[in-house]
Amino acid sequence: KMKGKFLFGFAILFVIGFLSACGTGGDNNDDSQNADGNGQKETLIIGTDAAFAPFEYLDKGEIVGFDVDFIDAVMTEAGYDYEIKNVGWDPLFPSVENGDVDFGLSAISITDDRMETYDFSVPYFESRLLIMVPEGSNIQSAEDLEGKLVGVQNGTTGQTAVEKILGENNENIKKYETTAVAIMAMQNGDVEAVVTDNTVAEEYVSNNPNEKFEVIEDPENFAPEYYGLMFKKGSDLKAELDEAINAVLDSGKYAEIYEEYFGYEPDVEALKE
Ligand code: LYS
Repeated sequence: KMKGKFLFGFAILFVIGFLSACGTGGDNNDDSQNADGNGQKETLIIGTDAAFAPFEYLDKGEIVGFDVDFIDAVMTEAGYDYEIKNVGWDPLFPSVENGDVDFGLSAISITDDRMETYDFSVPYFESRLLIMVPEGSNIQSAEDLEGKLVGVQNGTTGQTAVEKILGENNENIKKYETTAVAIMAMQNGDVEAVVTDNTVAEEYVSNNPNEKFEVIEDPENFAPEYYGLMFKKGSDLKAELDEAINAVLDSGKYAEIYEEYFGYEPDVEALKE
């Protein structure tokens, strides 16, 4: 009787082993590079601020957007499973630093200042700040922000740019936890302008024509910025994901996602300069 049980147990183990071997059998590309002995891929935790459409935002409770589709392609390329956590913008920075998340993905501009504390991937998106105002506003350039109430998302390049024009401790600079809330403040008349990333402002204005906002470009004051994945300094993931990003840029997959969101082809070469 004992022997029967033993054999039965042995047979079960054998079947399990066989099934799990089959599970990875079809996976003959190098996706298995980040798999453990059972063919189980490692899961990376990605932090974001999902209030920045079209890059990352909530749709029926789900985090969606350009960044999400882009990172899905990158993770597939690198052979990782992943989970995106909506940690919020300000908390994202310490979360990356203390390892609560493996990296940040949040339309994060690569800046000298941030590079003192973090490592960034190769750039994956070009952006520029612009000024969002109610239609007919007398604000027509960055200099015109002088003396106006200006909304920014706290801790963004928008804040830094406005501080450069208005002075660092200017009380007229109103800082909000998300860009979405800054835009709401302009709807309520609490601020007269919002400075944020062009793609976000343009998308908002064209999706909400009845709010009667317009965008003011000022390339003299706002230089191009590049988004990157943000890692803890010294993270091994950087080299690995740079390689995956470059593959996604080169394979045409990036252009496909980009066109889906923006309706025209990206300048992939410009990202590589
Ligand atoms: N790209 C800007 C920055 O890095 C804005 C990002 C805001 C994301 N919620 O500061």
